Amino acid sequence: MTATRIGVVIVNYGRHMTLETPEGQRVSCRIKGRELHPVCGDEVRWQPLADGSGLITHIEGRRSLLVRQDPRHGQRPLAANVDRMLVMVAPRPELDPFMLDRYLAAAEVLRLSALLVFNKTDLLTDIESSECNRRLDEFIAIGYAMLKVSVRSGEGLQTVKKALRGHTSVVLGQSGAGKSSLLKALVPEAEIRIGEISQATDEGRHTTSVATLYHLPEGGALIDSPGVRNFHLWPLPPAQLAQCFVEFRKYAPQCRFSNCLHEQEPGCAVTAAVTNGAISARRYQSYRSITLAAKS
Ligand SMILES: Nc1nc2c(ncn2[C@@H]2O[C@H](COP(=O)(O)OP(=O)(O)OP(=O)(O)O)[C@@H](O)[C@H]2O)c(=O)[nH]1
Ligand SMILES: [Mg+2]
Ligand SMILES: [Zn+2]
Repeated sequence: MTATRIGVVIVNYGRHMTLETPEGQRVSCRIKGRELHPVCGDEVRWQPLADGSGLITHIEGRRSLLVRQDPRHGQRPLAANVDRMLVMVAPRPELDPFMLDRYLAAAEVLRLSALLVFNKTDLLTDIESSECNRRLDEFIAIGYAMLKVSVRSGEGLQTVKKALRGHTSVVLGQSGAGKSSLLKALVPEAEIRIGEISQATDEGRHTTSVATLYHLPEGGALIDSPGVRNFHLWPLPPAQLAQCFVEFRKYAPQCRFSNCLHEQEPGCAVTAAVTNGAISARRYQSYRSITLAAKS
């Protein structure tokens, strides 16, 4: 009988994976049976096969699982065992704040620490007065931390490295924001594809198609991801979904009903805070659209 070994899935192509052993060896693997669904970041047990490949036989307990919601393919697990989420934004492509809300809600659901990374500061002459910065103010105001970086000029990269040390992180963000460029800057010897933004539409070209884990030279790991638009946030009890909007937490205990979902209930302190401007109406609208999608 062959001894079982351990490894971490670093890239997952459907039923075919690449894992890394604790010694840093890469092994191409298949999966035993139809029940196992390993994903990037999973700690697994595997058996070596005669042809040099491996067979994954077991997935260790997961500390977290990030699941994307794809309009065509439904729910697709993206990454396991991450504890930190980097949300990358940039002046180009144009920031979509509703997408940011969904990322941050997913981070809250999984209790990941979320960090905004404002990339491509080299494109801005006056960062403080940029449109992108104005939109981000709303997220800073509710307590999210933001790092300003330029992968191109190297500005802020040391701070990003410090934030990643000792964590297993995932970087999310619109296609073209510069996620893979960040990975390339942190792990220069890795083969990573970078894609130009389309001149015509100012959008990314979905260059990265699969999540891939990279070990960082200073310790920790970072998972590069495709430009995911949506996360699977349900079946989450509706009351818990409201908790994912961090700025609601302060007001929710003052609602007349303890099970208030902040929709049309009388005596709702959250909608009162929206009316008096203490909670962003745009964020509230985002919350309602997520709860509506959860009900459908
Ligand atoms: N000006 C400038 N351009 C950058 C910077 N970082 C990345 N880019 C450019 O942005 C474009 C997109 O970069 P990628 O790293 O492929 O973006 P991505 O987020 O991985 O995109 P997807 O894989 O499609 O999700 C490329 O043309 C990069 O050269 C930066 O700091 N400044
Ligand atoms: Mg990419
Ligand atoms: Zn309420």
